[in-house]
Amino acid sequence: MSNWWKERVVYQIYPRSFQDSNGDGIGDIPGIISRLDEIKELGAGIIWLSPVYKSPDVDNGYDISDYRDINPKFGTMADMEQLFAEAEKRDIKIIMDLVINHTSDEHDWFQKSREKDSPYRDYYIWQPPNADGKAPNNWTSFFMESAWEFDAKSGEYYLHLFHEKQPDLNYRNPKVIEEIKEIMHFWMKKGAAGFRCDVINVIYKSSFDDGIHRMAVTGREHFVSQEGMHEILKELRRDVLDNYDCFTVGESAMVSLKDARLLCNPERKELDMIFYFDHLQVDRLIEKYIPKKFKASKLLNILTKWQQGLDWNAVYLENHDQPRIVSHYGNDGEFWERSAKMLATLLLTLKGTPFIYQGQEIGMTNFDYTSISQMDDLETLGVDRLLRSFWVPAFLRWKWIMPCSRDNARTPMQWSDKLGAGFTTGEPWLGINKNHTRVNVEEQKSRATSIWNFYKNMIILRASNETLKYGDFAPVYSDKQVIAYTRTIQGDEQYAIILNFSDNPGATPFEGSLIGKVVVTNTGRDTYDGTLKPWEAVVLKVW
Ligand code: ISL
Ligand code: CA
Repeated sequence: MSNWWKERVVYQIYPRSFQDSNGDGIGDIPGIISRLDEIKELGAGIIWLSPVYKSPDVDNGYDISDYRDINPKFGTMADMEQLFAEAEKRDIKIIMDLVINHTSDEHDWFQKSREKDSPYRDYYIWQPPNADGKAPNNWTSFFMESAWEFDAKSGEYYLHLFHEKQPDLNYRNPKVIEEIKEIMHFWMKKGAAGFRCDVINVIYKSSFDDGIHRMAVTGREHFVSQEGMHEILKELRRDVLDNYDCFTVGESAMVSLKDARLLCNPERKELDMIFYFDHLQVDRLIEKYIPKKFKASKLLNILTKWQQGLDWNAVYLENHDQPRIVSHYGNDGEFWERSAKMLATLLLTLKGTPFIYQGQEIGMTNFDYTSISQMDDLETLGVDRLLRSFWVPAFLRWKWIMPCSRDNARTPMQWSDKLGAGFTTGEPWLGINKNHTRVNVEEQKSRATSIWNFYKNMIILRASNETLKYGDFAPVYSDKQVIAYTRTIQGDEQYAIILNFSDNPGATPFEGSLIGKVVVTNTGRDTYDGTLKPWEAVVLKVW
């Protein structure tokens, strides 16, 4: 089977913030259909659709109450079928978000599971209280609370690595695995081209012993990347995925390169690629909420580790859980446009399948909210609660949380400068950034030098360039603000990519692989002499 998923660029849609079609302020499936032509025009060939399933929406759809039904806020199954059909007409494939570590507590399985003698009891992870009547162990969730919730109905605790309304499924129960296989077949038959597998490397819990005490996610050594997970992924691959022409990308929290190599080794037949977080945490202490100084050389070290460590990467700089990259590693003020293009150059010249998150192609920035009361994200609210318990003062909590909150990426898509940003004619579910009057698709499509057109051109360049797609990656130079790397097909072609992550001019040695003919810049220069303007990106054809 072909490797179409290595050739194409993926566009991630976060449905509730993409396009509203009926004025209720919530993006929906008919809205997505109405924008397929724009996605095509940009040059993306695959859509990753964040969850559209039936859900109480405690974690914005990552809490599923029926895997075979559509959230009425987003439309109907008929709308979904139409989306598959309309996408196919345009040769766009769709991958679904497979959220199977947990379900919603409102899922029928969980409701039945609360009866002690139900055949569904073992679908979830139930444990009696410990000797003091407290939670079975000291594990804490990704949302910063105990990972156990007491259920009065059956007198036991259940495990939830995320919100208490997201109980973890029990992957030691073969019946659960069979159910998941059926769900996967269901969506593959509807027309899916594969899956993005949510937090896939924590599905198997190998013991329930206390974990080493940590600020967050205590207990992780008992459930991150355990052997049991590999076995399950092989089974899903063999019994479901191998029957279709499709691919999977697994989101992997706290994953090591060693485990990642096991997960994506084509011969082991588990996943095709994974999302890791390392490269987005260069300027973060302890996971992500405490800032530290950005160093370009550190970024290049991390990129090198993963680019050379895996045969094929999932390359991304944004998603619905991350701040906007132009606000994070770029400059969203004076050098907004130039730095957004520099980051586009990075994304589209690394080795792997590139993922663009909605709005990234126009350089959307972090939100402009002024207080925590405007926020929706569970993780943000959890971190705020945790910091408050350590008596961190309000101004400092806001200062730390603001640049990292997951809501930064979740503000509605900015299609136009109109009221509602062309996203909705009603009251949007989450505040629209006021800069939509300046930063929007309509304006950028009409201007040849815009960020949108830069993305479009870079996608065209990558599509027709074997070296940029498949060439080996090698680091060439870095300092605190500049990185340079090459992509090479031996005996054929070499490109050098030189990027400046600073408001200050930069420089590289002017020798070896750093001399060549300019093929891309974000400043309009036509020769390279070893000096860089602020936030400049240069792609050279070396030979
Ligand atoms: O957001 C994170 C890092 O900033 C993670 O801690 C994140 O919660 C983790 O990567 C898991 O994310 C996925 O599963 C969650 C859901 O809330 C996220 O939106 C989803 O991408 C639970 O399903
Ligand atoms: Ca709507």
